[in-house]
Amino acid sequence: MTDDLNRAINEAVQAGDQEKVALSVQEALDRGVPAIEVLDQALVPGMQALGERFTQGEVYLPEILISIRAMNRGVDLLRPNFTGEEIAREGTVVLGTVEGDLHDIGKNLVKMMLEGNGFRVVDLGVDVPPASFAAAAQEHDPDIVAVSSLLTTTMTTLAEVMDVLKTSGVRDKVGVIVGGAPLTQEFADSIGADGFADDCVSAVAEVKRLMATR
Ligand code: B1M
Repeated sequence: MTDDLNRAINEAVQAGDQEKVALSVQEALDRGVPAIEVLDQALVPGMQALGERFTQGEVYLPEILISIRAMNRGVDLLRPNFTGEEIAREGTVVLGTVEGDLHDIGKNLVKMMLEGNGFRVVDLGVDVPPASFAAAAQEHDPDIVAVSSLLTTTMTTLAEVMDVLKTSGVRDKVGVIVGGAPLTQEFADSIGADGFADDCVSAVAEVKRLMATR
């Protein structure tokens, strides 16, 4: 993708300009830029840059919410390019954001990337109690349970998810991957998760790695 188009998308996300995001993303697709490149190099960095500005106190929640809508316009345009009938079904992933946590932008990107790579994703949404992950694992017989957490306060609930998967008898049947900004590989290891990914691209690689080793 050209630098000018990349910058236009990135800035439009940060400005919360839905129309400009849609036009620029469509232009990128029309120019033959792969959807993954538009996502990975322009939309996500735009949202991450805004996240940094939020952290620095330069922008506030209303701006964030407006930018989320703008980003979603772009993601909606990309989505059909990730999920073609020609893509083989690779396996099933149960995915959700852990109880107490309402952040879903990153989780939705992980979902989109997995679907784009041929996985069926059972999306449990946000604020998902540990028992619901276990119930969904029993109901859908997934290969992987994937849990997102964006808050340090909800990290401990990830350990509860691991416990409930064990006590409900499904732990040995599924691989478990965790991710989200405050998490680390060390934390994932400490709760006994099988995998960790710090972005939506490596989440797919990590799921594939686990599938290959099971
Ligand atoms: Co919230 N928020 N927020 N927020 N918010 C953060 C996370 C925070 C770091 C901001 C800050 O204070 N600096 C902070 C958490 C601090 C902490 O715990 N250490 C925070 C806080 C405190 C809160 C509230 C408590 C604020 C309040 O009300 N006082 C509140 C909590 C509500 C709740 O969840 N119970 C809250 C609310 C919100 C909004 C509703 C306004 C909105 C969420 C909207 C939504 O998601 N629908 C929001 C947002 C947007 C943010 C920031 C600004 C941006 C998050 C985001 O979407 N990033 C964030 C600040 C920041 O990140 N700098 C912040 C873009 C997204 C693409 O990245 O989500 O990291 P990310 O996802 C990445 C990777 O993490 C990874 O892949 C994704 C893409 O590459 N990934 C996975 C994510 N899940 C994965 C799962 C995997 C693998 C990889 O496998 C399973």
